[in-house]
Amino acid sequence: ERAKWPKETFELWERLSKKEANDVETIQKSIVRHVTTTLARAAFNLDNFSAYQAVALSTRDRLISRWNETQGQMSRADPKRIYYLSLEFLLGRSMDNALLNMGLKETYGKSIRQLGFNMEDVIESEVDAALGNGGLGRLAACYMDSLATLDYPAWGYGLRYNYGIFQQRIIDGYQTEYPDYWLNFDNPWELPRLDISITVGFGGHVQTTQDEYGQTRHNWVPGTNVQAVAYDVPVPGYDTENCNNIRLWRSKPTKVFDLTSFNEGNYEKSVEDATNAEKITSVLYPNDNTMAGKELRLKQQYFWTAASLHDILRRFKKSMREWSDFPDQVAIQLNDTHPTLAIVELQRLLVDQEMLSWDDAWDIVTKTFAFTNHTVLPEAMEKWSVPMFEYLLPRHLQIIFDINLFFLQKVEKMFPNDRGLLNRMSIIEEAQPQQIRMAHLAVVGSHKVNGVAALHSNLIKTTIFHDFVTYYGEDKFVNKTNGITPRRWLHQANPQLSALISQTLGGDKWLKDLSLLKGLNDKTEDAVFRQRWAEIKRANKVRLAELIKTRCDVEVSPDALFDVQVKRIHEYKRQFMNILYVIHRYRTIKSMSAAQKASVQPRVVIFGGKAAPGYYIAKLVIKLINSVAKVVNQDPAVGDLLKVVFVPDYNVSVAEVIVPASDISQHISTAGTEASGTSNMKFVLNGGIIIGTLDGANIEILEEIGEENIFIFGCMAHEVEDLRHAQRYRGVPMDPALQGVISAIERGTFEDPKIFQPLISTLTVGKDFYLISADFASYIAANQQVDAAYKKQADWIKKSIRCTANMGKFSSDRSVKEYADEIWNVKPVSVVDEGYMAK
Ligand code: NTF
Repeated sequence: ERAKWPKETFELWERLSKKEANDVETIQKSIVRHVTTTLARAAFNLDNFSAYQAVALSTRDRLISRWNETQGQMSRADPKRIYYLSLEFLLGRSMDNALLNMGLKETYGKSIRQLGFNMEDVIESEVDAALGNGGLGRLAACYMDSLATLDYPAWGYGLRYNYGIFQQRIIDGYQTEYPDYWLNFDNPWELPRLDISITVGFGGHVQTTQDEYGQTRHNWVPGTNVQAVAYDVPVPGYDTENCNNIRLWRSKPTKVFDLTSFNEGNYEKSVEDATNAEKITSVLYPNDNTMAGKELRLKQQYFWTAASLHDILRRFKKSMREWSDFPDQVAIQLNDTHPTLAIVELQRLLVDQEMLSWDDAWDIVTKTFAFTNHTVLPEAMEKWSVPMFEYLLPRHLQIIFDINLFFLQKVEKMFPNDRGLLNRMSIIEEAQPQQIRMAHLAVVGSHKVNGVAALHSNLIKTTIFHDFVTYYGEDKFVNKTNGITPRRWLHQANPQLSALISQTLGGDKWLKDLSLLKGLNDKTEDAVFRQRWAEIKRANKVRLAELIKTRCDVEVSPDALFDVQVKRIHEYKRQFMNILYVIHRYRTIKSMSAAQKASVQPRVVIFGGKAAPGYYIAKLVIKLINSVAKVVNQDPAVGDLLKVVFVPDYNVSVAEVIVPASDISQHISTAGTEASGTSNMKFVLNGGIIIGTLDGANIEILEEIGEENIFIFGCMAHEVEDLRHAQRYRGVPMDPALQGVISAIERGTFEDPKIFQPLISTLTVGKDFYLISADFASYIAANQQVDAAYKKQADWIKKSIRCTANMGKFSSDRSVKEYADEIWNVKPVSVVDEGYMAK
């Protein structure tokens, strides 16, 4: 139809669809227009939140222009694309990030100042998009930022949960959970695509027929259908026109009315079905590093992978290529085992619907997928019970059994007569009932498997995937050390330090090439520079002290050493060991004379993090921290020498205040348990120093910044097994200092000791699985070294500068480049004002 338009109509469209300019007046006009028309409010008497909404809508207009341009150009260029499948995208706030990445923050700041508002207050009005639990979800968000910044043709696929990770409040020292209904006010950072709606089936049965060539064909007839509706979240790159997309699916009932129920007059039943459909994307499961095993979670996983694959296939089919070209056009990265069903779904679509042979289909599947493992903890390994699975996905179960059969036949051929090996490697665990091991399925269906830090990638080769390395060979198993985006975690979170760095290095190129930070190494001997560096840290500590005052009602001195441990609460992360040391420190101070006290380094110990709602021991750790805080903070014998705070509801935007303000941060997991950690990178990038174990990415951070600039303690990963054995069978006694701490708790120094008995029991000799006692003495020693080092302020600042200067490796830009070159084989495509250009 449009081809018939007269020339003038085309020209009119072209003229009118020119982008809005980015000068102060145009921006102010757009803000006021959104206030008066979109929000339908008077142009005066606005509160900060309404101002935020209007500024967000104006920013959104600019985002959408870029998004449209990028997506149009990508359709025309049709390069190989990377699809990042993640059940979690922990994006946090969007406005500040969007303005900075588009280079519009200053102009917007000026625009709204003249309109009577302050940028900081407006930014603070935004609620976090908290669609993730912790490290895994935030990693996905950092990777999306880097992919956009480096001009990779990348899309994320996830779920649009109505409820993000719960809000945490502390009541009587205990964690209580409140629903995070983040969509209460309209979400300006998404574009609802109600036209993009995909049918996803569940249940039903499989029809088996013979085709005209005598081949058996399978046709899955689902019992119920739901709709997946697309919501697109634009992801602008930094200093590029490129704007990528995260497509989040929302579940809706199918429009087709349930006729059976209707005819039976069962109106309630049909409404109930509709409600059940909407439930699928209702809530994010709040478990980090543990598996809940709920049926609804499996439904989420299939709903999401089926909708995403359908979308990917539809896009591929537009190009009229052969199926064998699929892996040259499409790379799919599986963020943990959560999206592993995508492997099965693609095999099903190719065999049952596109009529490819099993082998041709499987060849395409395994060339398309790659899998990232994020943990070795046994309780986190995803397994699904076969009966439940069969009821929800009968055809997929058949395919999994076939994949397993063909796989085990090949293993058997290479290693004949080894039943033990077949049992260990099988995708099906022979338990009662049988279980599907999703990690095995992910390995078998992928061409590359990666861990997230060097130690972790080696560990998975010798433990959970050892047999698979023997079978496939070493090359399939690679390392991709995690990274973080310097745009959010330095430029945005620490604007003063970012400005000082740009001023020192003569520009902001370092934000796209973080190795340039090395230039700061020359500045350690410059006293004026060190002074500036120290002032900025102090200003950040003042800001955090204000947050602590508002949220915890505790006054802390910014001159004390700020000691931070913020992350999910988990036994393996050992917040328990940290608070036990705090008690030790408290007892030591209490036993001192006034003269001795004068030489104590004052400390503020800051905790934050959520415990999974069903994780009883982790929740008791929170209670203990708060009980200790209550006693210590009120003890006049201690005063400012020691303060303890638990910052409630730790999330991305709280992290943006805490990270730049730490002197010391704690990354103290039992060696071999933390796959990587990513907050360790954020703290060090901001000139914070680590006290930590030789675990995860701490090891590589040490290698980059040098052992003089990090406080390492505790046993090494290869010693863990022997230590556990020694403690279990040779009755190694508890560390004496730890014994003293436990006795103090048991005497009732911090509330009724009965409360903490289950926690103390985890330390019983022979049962201390996370080796708190074994590491306690070296932990105390490392803390003493921290105190001594902090007293030499000039040297401390030098360490701090060297930390920042040598963190270039940990940019997520480096990580995604490695994925692109070594796993995905995708190239950047730059977006230009018109047309496209392959780099
Ligand atoms: C987490 N894993 C690990 O526990 C962290 O060490 C790591 O930094 C992040 O992944 C990102 O790689 C998980 O959340 C999961 F799901 F695997 F348990």
